[in-house]
Amino acid sequence: MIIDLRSDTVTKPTPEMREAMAKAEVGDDVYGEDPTVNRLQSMAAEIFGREAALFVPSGTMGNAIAVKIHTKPSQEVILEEKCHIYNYELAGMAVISGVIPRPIPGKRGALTVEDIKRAIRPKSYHLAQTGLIALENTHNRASGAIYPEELRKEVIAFAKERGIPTHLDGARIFNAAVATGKSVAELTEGFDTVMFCLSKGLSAPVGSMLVGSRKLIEKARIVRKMLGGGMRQAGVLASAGIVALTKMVDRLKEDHDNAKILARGLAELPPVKIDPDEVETNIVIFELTESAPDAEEVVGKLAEQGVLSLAIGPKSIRMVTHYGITRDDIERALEVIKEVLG
Ligand code: TLP
Repeated sequence: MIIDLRSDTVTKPTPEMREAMAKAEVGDDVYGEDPTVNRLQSMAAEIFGREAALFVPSGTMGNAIAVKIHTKPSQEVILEEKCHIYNYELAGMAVISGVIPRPIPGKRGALTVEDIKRAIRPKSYHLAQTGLIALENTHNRASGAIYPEELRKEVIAFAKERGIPTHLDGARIFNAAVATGKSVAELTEGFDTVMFCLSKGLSAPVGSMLVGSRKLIEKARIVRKMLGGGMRQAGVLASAGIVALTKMVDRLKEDHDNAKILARGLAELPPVKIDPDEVETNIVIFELTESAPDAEEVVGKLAEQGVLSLAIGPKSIRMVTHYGITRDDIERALEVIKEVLG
């Protein structure tokens, strides 16, 4: 049996999703005529307390569209240096929007107003001007860290005062909501746009959403078409998204509990460096000590025994809990890790 801890993107649709997909009412969504897509979009807008929402094929496309609708060519985007948009989206902002990233080191993935203030260039004929501030919650490379609410409020207030648009890569915002007991509307309040994924912890097979004002989402719809993301009878996919939003949110707690157990077990192993208190949601990242083998080698040996993980640095490994992982899987994975690390 394979225990796949590489990502929560590996989740498969639930039986209820399969049933909903088979029965989904569909139409041509490029004409805005797919009733199931329209229902999912209204639902997402309502949950996030926004005017409108757009169903997009992936989180990467949702972020790319957001950058495009907020910026003008030759501007720059302030973001945290380990964020997904900067590291894992193939320089999409440069290609699609003609803007450059302005990566700033953060603390556990979070930027303060001071960090951002320092990065804003003075008005000048020579200097790229800030077109957007883009944050990430939860933060993937910061072990699923939740963006501190106080900082979010301060950053949003500052951005509004300066007239700079804000976007949230909220791929895993529902994990933050479940972990904090706050609603996604509250945690994302003030961002001009928010992208969130249906296809990660929420287990839908495909799709993400971009939410915002009606005006911004109308613009986003045009950019989505330009990028080739205008889908036709997409209700088949959106129906799984509706199940994701209505049935799969509360169970994320199970993933967080499993991640905590995994982190605590790892912390007991001498070749591992990890602070289990820093694991707030479903992502566990740990470092191997200098004398331990490299991450690639460890990941290879774990895979031979059916435990899949990701090497994300020379000594760094990521494991993610999700719908396909049980408490027993975690116990088994810990046994295998113990064996491999001697
Ligand atoms: N993240 C994937 C990989 O691309 C690294 C993963 O396995 O975690 N924002 C964040 C914070 C993400 O973690 C991801 C996917 C995305 C955006 C992009 O979503 P997709 O894969 O739907 O394009």
